[in-house]
Amino acid sequence: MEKLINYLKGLEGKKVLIATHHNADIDAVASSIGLSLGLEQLGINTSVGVGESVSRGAKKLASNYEILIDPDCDEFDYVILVDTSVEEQLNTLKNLRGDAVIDHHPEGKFAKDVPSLIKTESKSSAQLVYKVLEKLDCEITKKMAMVLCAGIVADTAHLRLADADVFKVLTELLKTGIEFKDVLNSIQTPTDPSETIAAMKAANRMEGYRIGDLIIFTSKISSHEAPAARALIRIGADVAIVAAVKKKELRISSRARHKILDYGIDLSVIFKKVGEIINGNGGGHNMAGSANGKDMKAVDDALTFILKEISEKVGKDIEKLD
Ligand SMILES: [Mn+2]
Repeated sequence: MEKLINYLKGLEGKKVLIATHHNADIDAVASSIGLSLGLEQLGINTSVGVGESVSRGAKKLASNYEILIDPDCDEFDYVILVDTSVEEQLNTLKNLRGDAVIDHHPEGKFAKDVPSLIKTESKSSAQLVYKVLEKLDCEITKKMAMVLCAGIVADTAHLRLADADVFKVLTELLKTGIEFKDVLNSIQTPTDPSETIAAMKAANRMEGYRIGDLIIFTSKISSHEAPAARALIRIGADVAIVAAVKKKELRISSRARHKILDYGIDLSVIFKKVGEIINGNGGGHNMAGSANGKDMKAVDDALTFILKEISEKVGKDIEKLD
């Protein structure tokens, strides 16, 4: 930290690029903008750059600021990397280099032997940027507080993963007079109407099952199966399985609540087998399995198989709900 602070103090009058990873998420964008606003107070000429693109979720937050896409590092005196220090996440930048790093991910190639603040225990990079700006005696403006709060909220899954330090930093940022509801609003992404329509169709055609204390919803639509499965979880399913039956392909997506882990249910394992049933591939995560295949006629076999697997793990029969 000390080394980084002294380094940043020496950048007055210099042209500095603050760069972050490709498909930059809210924390990456927020940390970069927050740092940029703070360093400008020290008379440093900063630009913010990302590799490839700003993610869909971060577009709204980024819209009020100038963000360079794939800038050329050679056009800057110094390059500070934020929220990453890994080459693969930055390699679309021209003449890529890193002269300093602020990050909450494990140290990558560019973090070696440069001034840095790397704390993997920090829930967001935005918190680390706040601490750096505080040490630099920057005035935390409302603008800075808004973006840094947004980064923290996003990287903690809307505070579900928050720890004491998150609340401590948030409290300091909110003391600038910003409203928390405005922070939430700044990172709310507009829903894609086609996803909403898919969710409506999935709900409309849904079938319900009860296996022990688990409620399972299944449905068949023609596209957007993953957001539709998430929507069925939001209306109360413990497990949601949505199949998209297309002309030449069958895609099945599932989501589940934590509860299934108590029964040793792992959707990635089940969906690996589903992939075989529908003549394709499957996998995913324990609470989000998916499979794609060529055998559209096997859709009901696949759904039945999934219900049976869950039934076996829970040790209860499948009860159809009407
Ligand atoms: Mn992050």
